[in-house]
Amino acid sequence: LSWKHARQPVFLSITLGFNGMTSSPSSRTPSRAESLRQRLDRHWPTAEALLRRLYAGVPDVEDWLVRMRNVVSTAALNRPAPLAERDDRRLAEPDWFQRSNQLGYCFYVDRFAGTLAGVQARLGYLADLGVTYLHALPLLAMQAGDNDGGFAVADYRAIEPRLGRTEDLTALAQAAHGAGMALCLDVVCNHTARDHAWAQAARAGDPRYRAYYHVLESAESVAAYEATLGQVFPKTAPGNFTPEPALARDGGQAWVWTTFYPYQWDLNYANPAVFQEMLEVLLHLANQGVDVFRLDSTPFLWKAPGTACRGLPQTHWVVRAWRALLAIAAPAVLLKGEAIVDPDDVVSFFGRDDATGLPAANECHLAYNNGMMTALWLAQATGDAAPAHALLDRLAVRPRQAAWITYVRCHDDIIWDALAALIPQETLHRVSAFYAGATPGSYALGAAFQADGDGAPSTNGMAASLVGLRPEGRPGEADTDAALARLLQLYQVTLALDGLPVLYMGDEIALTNAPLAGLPAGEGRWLHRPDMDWNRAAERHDSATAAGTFHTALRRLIRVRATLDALSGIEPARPLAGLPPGILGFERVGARAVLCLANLTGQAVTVSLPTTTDAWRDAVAETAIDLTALPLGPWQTRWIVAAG
Ligand code: OTU
Repeated sequence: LSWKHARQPVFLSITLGFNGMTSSPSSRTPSRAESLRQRLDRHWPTAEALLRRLYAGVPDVEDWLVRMRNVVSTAALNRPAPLAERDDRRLAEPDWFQRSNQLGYCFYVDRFAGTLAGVQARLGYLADLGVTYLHALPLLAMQAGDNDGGFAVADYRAIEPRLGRTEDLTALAQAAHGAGMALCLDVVCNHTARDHAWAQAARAGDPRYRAYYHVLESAESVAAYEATLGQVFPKTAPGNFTPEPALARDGGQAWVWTTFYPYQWDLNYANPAVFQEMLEVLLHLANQGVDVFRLDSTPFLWKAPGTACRGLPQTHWVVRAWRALLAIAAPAVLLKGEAIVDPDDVVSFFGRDDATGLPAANECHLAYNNGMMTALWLAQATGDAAPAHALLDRLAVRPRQAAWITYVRCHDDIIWDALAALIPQETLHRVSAFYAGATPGSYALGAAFQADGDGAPSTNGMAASLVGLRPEGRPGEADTDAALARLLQLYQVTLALDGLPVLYMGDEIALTNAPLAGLPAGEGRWLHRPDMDWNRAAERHDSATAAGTFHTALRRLIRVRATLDALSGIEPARPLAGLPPGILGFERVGARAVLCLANLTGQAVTVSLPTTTDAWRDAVAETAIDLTALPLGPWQTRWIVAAG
């Protein structure tokens, strides 16, 4: 078996498969086959070595490896011509996602625009803002009823019917590509819905599908695992296992591993069939035009007794094997790791060199800079920039070909405990209470969410509410202006960090919390998953409104950012030394360096930086600046460049 054997059926599907396909297969294919051969030569040995390491003991592993090679080769030859050409263009500029003209936008399809076709109709709105990267939260067929916002997938091969059909996804991908945008989708790879056909078959007693999951058969083995596991949703989904009598054998008992909700069954990646299934899901979606996969809950993929089952070496090998195989079949497709863990551990999701153990870009191209996001919120609450400065130093170890996803808010809670290794528990608790509006003098309008054990409860709420904006607030009111300044600061700092910034839906119009009425009980994250307010968006050019003031200022920042080469994300942001405690400062090096200085406090300050050049300019306000005596108003941020 080799790629050659895939030829006949592959040609057929290339000819029939894709609207934009114009060239005849016979004229194109020789060069595509040749470039496939080159990619196999280059990436198959990596994939094979990782798969052998993962699945050495599995019977018939040799046959299975041949099948894997065939699976990716077939997908490569089936890749629609416009996507293969897109791969070639992307590979010619491999740092495209690190450029300062890139901006992401993250949304739930239904909340933003009802359906996939609705999203397509809003591409103009997004393009006007400067968006170049769409992250649509889960949109594959989901379990009916509770489904964790679609993170309980019932069928990876179908679109959720409420949102559209497969044709709508390919149409959206094509329209996005035409508008200069990339499309990112979640692949919920750690678990399936209890209603997924695999889980149904397992419950019906099919041993093949039972082996897709982790089934435990005694209370002792459950307790032994629990002893070293953490909990993600300790209040709404305590424990990591769910009794499932249908899985019991011979009159015994059975529990299924459910790290998240009881209806989210963790997949068993020690079973190569599971690895293969998810690989085929990735290949299938890649050939629909998806450019980036957000690998949901990446740290949890592999389990081993006596560990926390987060970020085990095998987890990294699984992701690295997917990357190598995608590099064969869909070479410009990117992987985005979702690991909300200690900042030092997040870096490991970019990859490591096996020989040296040093960071290397062989795993996820993108990973969430959760640490910096959390540290910025913490800094505004405490007026202390030190943790953010410390993080900038730690995070500078990022491999240069990989990039952070930088962000102010996302669809999840802000998890203070992710900073537990850096920040005292007492501070984390205080900040958590501050954002719940529960400390004296707090302006925040958020809510506390569940905590694991003695940890600090995490925080829910839209960014605009967390900075204290009331839904009816108008510019000119002192508290509204202060709230908008804080929100703009969070975005201005984030847009200057190294990485691909992703805006969360509604933040561009300073959208506040969802109405409390109708929120699902117990799941406070819906507080920050409101419907897009298109009436408010219609005010986005009206400076008499909070939405208009904020949108105008943010849009300007996005445009200025695109012109500043140093804000492209190759080199990390470096903290500036010698600043007062309430001032965050960092430098982005480049032919023309950019300094970012942010006053995290409500008091005006004058800072003085030693400088050899005397001509400096505020790149946004376009005014001259004296760096030796620079006034910064409350929550003011400046991007500073050398003049001339
Ligand atoms: C992710 O988040 C998603 O972003 C959530 O929306 C889902 O509910 C969840 O997975 C289950 O699919 O704990 O609080 O280290 O922190 O996977 C959010 C990664 C989460 C986890 C992360 C998870």
